[in-house]
Amino acid sequence: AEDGYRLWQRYEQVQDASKLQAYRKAAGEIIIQGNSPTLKVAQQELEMGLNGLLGQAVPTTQQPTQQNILVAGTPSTSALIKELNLSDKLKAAGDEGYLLLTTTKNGRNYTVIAANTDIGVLYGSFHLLRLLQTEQDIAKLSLTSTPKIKHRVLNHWDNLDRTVERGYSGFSLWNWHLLPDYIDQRYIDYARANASIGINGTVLTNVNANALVLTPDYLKKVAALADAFRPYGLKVYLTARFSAPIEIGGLKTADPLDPQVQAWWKQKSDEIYGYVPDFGGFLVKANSEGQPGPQNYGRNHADGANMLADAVAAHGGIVMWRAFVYDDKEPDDRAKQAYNEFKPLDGQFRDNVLVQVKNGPIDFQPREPFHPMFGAMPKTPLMMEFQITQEYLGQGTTLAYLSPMYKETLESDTYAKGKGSTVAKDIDGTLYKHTLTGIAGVANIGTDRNWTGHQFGQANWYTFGRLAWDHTLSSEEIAEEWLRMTFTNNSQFIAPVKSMMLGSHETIVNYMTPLGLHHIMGWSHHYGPGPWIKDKHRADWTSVYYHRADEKGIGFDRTKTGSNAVSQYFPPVAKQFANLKTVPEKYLLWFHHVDWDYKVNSGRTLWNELCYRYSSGVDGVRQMQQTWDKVQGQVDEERFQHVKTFLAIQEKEAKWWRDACLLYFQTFSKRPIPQDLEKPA
Ligand code: GCW
Repeated sequence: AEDGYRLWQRYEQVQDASKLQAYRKAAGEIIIQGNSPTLKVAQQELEMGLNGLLGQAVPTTQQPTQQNILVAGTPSTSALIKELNLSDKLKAAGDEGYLLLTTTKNGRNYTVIAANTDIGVLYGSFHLLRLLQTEQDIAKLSLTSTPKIKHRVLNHWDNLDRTVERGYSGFSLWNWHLLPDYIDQRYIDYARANASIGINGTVLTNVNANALVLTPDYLKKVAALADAFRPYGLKVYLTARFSAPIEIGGLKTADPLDPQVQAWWKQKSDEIYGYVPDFGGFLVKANSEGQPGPQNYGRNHADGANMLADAVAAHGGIVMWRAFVYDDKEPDDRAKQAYNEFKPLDGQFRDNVLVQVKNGPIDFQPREPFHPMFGAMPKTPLMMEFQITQEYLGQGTTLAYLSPMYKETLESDTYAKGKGSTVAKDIDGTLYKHTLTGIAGVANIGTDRNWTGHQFGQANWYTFGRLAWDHTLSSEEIAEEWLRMTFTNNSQFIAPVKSMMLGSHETIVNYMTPLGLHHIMGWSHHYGPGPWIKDKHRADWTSVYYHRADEKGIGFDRTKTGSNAVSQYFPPVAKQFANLKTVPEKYLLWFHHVDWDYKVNSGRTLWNELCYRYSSGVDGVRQMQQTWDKVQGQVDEERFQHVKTFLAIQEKEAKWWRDACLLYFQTFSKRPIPQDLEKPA
């Protein structure tokens, strides 16, 4: 049965007859000279892929015997690649990139996957397979591909008891109980999937960290995973609980300036590298949401990050120090805290530290303006943190294609060095000439057969990897690739489903948090609407803190008359956001408290516009249902029904959101819902 396990790596036989013929001809045999573990898996993947796609076995040989040859390798282990004299072109491929080209030599035709490194060969192999999977022409290949960002990392919020914080697709993949002895095939398939999209790192454990993972019993298990992933170029990282020296080291303090603490982390790091020689380093959440950190000892984030950075530096490790910090000490606006704490530390971090910043200043909302730290710390490499798992986006049952959301942030202009200083340029190092660069995605992967719960959740894992490799790719081309590989190359399927995907995020924003509303989800679990939440726990954990609806209007005033968070942006952006007339409407209520009768772009009053947005969100889901119903028969029935059922759930949720929010906000606006709209149930 087609359950989605194979992700975008299905390798079904090519349907287009002339393409099939051309591919069969081009790949008469496979030649891979050299035998590292990475080249081995490249060979296996090419064999498996071609056998499936071509519907016939393709022999692997060591020397040319046929007319048309697929050759993959590096000049250092493959004499054949060396003879092709590609060294000039290979210069541009760097450490992880590759060339795909077609050429002839001694009367034979070659389709070439060439790279400087074995991992480049593997990435190139996946690219070639993708060309076949998506039925592209491969007769005249001539391309070079290199990643724009160095560390392309998944963050698993996986606990040692295998629950996954904010995970909606089963339990953690890491079976700590059976490790290190039993290597589940799933680990290999996970690594294959990641390598196929260029992801080269994985943080195995939750940022709300458990120090136990740093003890020898667990480190053995971590080493077994690292061994399984290594051929695929996937490095393992761990989260470091800041108080680990106390909890598992028997020390009285975790003060980063205490020599004993420093020595403990140094020794601990040496120990980890004994188990995992290519260990990537640490990811740290400190002094945020109750996690321990350097501030417990009167020190700052740089003190904490640098101590850990020094501990791993000799081994080539890095520290990814998160900037997601807030506490109840900054009551006037949570959105301002990270910038305020980190900006003064610019220039104080070690060379092997990246500061990992969420895309927006609050918390993975359906839509946020970009985080004001981007562009604002020239001396510190900032790493992007996106959320792939849909914590605030309907969780497991919602079809939300997130590429447009990621792109919106990446393409935002910070104006840090004038026009064109996009967030992407800060992240990829070109804005401030950093060579240490990174991007992280909080994984949506679990033990569900289809990995991500929703079949379309796979698209977000896929798009994260593709954008991490090349953020200039468009949402549309990524969706198209993914659909072709995951479902079918049939254009009658691709066209409508692609446009459904491309509109899906905006649809959700409309029925959850239109016009810049944010954080009005149910308390703590963040599922479903909860704009009325006010009396529990801290002020900044309530919805009323964020939407501030009253009889006059709605929205969070972040201009001078309010929290002035807007001043954290560079002047052209600050000016634009601060002005009610120029603020992009999608951020209106993020930055302004606006009167119910204020006229928005459509000419409607704010209240009426809210009603229309919520309604159009519901309509959008219904359109998605119609689109999907029409493609029945063009894909396997199993996945068709799965998606159909989830869309029906999503329609219920959309109505729930619309009705709950409008009826609640109406208690302030005291205005009617426009006649022509469907009435709340
Ligand atoms: O999005 C919020 C989540 C927490 C999470 C935290 C964080 C891992 O609600 O579950 O904790 O952010 O990013 O640290």
